[in-house]
Amino acid sequence: MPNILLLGGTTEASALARLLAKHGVPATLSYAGRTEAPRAQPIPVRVGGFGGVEGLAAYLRAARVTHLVDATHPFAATMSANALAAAQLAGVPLVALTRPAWVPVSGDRWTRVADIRGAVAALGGAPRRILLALGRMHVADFAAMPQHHYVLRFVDAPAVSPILPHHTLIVDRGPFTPEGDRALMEAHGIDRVVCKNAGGRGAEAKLIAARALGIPLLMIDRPTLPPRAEVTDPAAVLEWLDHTAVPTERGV
Ligand code: 3Y8
Ligand code: NAP
Repeated sequence: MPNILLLGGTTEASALARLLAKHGVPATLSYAGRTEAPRAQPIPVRVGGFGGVEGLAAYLRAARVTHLVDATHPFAATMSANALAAAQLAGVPLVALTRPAWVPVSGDRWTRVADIRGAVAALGGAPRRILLALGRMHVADFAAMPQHHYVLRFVDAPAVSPILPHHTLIVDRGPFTPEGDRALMEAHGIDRVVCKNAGGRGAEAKLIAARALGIPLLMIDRPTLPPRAEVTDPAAVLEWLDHTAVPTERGV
């Protein structure tokens, strides 16, 4: 009998959870616990870190997980690297459910940067009004460029006010809509957007809105991940499960 551990936190992970529930496949979705009220799921949920590679390998063994699906965000590089290592340690097959990186289309005014530091460096010069659509974890890096007015969007209200001297804080969770993001950019007079190359549709709205308004966008490239089996469609995970035998009990 299969027993899936699904590392979640993305639109695709939630879509797969619905599919697994529909097919009655025993599965648990795992959140890190970064948000106050993560989306309810149709399968059992666990919340919190595992305690690194060893902790996850121990969890896989103790919970008799037969298949590990890494459906975390492309920027959750530590989790993805740990998942691969723990799966190998525990002898559990792993597949990643990810989404293709966005590529610029006509009308886009992208400047690509390698990482958050590159984005900060690219924001030198005259004061601008910047939509910093990166969530909460990287805001402090932009204190190096205090001349700008930043419009921030967090999932939850922060305990302390962000340290950027000029900022507007919006508390909202996605998925977002192009209409909503366009209205936001117009209302705040945005003249730059900064975002991660998350891919997928749940965060794409700001790209579409920036394109429509002709606003330049700083696109942060994804961290490189170790090679692993990858699919980009939740249904492909079901096929993978069918073709990946449940590891037999290792003889003792
Ligand atoms: C805790 C689970 C679902 C999944 C929804 C997707 C879409 C909406 C867009 C913007 C960009 C950002 C951020 C974003 C999006 C989806 C998806 C996605 C970007 C939740 C969720 C968790 C998180 C964690 C959170 C991070 C933050 C990043 C906000 C739930 C809502 C900016 C990434 O406050 C914090 O500490 C937030 C941290 C990691 C990145 C950061 O650096 O702040 N996601 N987001 C997951 C866990 O605990 O394991 O609460 O329901 C999930 C989603 N966020 O099922 O509907 O599929 O990507 N999430 C980015 O792309 O740049 C917002 O504002 O335009
Ligand atoms: P990360 O930096 O790669 O991981 C840091 C640590 O958080 C991991 O080592 C692990 O702790 C714990 N962790 C991460 N994801 C987990 C999960 N799904 N279940 C249990 N523990 C998890 O991760 P992150 O970038 O902070 O992402 C955290 C969560 O937010 C993930 O679910 C991710 O899919 C989601 N998310 C992230 C982004 C983003 O921009 N990074 C965007 C959207 C959604 P231990 O070492 O203790 O096991």
